[in-house]
Amino acid sequence: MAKAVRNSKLSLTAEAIIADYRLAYSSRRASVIGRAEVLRGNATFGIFGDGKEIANIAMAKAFRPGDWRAGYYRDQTFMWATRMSNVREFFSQLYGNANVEAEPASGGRQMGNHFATRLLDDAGAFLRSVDTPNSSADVSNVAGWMPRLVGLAYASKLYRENPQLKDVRDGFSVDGNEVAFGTIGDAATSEGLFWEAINAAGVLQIPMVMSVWDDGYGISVPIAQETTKASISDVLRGFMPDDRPGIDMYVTRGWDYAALLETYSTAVDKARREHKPALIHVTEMTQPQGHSTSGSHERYKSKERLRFESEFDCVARMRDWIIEFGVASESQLEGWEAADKEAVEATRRTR
Ligand SMILES: Cc1ncc(C[n+]2csc(CCOP(=O)(O)OP(=O)(O)O)c2C)c(N)n1
Ligand SMILES: [Mg+2]
Repeated sequence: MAKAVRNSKLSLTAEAIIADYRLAYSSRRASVIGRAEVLRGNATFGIFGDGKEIANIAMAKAFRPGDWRAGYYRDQTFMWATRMSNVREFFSQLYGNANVEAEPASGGRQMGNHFATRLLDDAGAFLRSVDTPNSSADVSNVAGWMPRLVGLAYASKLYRENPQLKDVRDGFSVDGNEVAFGTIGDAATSEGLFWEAINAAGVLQIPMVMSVWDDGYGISVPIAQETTKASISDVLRGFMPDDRPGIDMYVTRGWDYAALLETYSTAVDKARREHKPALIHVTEMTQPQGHSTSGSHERYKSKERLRFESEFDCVARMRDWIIEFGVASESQLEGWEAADKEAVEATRRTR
């Protein structure tokens, strides 16, 4: 087992670490193939989860049945890790497959990597959301999901604290233990809805865990032109608790698997137990293929930035870490990668 993981309060088997790596690798392959498919003219548009894979996996490890997500198109790997989506649905959505069995999030109506799970069964009755992972339906206007995220977290607080809800909460809540997970990009934190939601979470003291995926850009706009001090966690410091309740703040890097696991475990446990909101600012993320298929980031990022992005690619960093800590060998990794590459491509061909 890897040293860094054994030394922390988390303990993970080599098998679990390898499963995480293979998921990250498969998700990356899907992103690479997805972009190629659009550029070949086989799909109209693509926006992918590349560069966010490892943090997505760490977030998924802290996600429990009954929990909710409200987030955006960079959560591909999280959705696969929690089994709310998968590589088949990824390609169905890319190709605009209108069959709701093939593309249950929206039956081909939404943009790629816009997710949703069902709250109702076919007869229109509520499903038991306490038994399943859950995602509200993504919206394309950035930060548009923030008020809903507050509502989902506030529901847990009401279910825990309001005695009149005890009789009606079966299937929806177990004592308000459900955490609402939000994700947002660094640039979208400039939207008014983000600030309103953060303030509401601090006032209401609700179990909301907000992740900011900070890749330093909003399409071609660098963070220094979006965010004061170019750091959302720096400027949010006034929200941190002192002798008054506030919002717990964590900063962790998007390529550091062990640190990400520890941060998510700590932050989410506390939010769930104590109903305290938290913000996790995940820095040093990258966009290996740029923002979306509608552009080339080589046209606006400096050579230094592009070099940084390839050096700090989270999947490559996790691979190095696996070898360094003796979790698996280079040749074992190559074997799994070859198999996973083929499996992703084979799945694509069925869509
Ligand atoms: C309200 C709104 N304005 C503009 C857009 C167009 N748009 C789509 S993604 C994006 C940039 C988002 O950047 P960021 O929040 O950093 O997320 P990233 O894609 O970098 O992960 C913009 C401006 C939009 N979808 N919604
Ligand atoms: Mg960004």
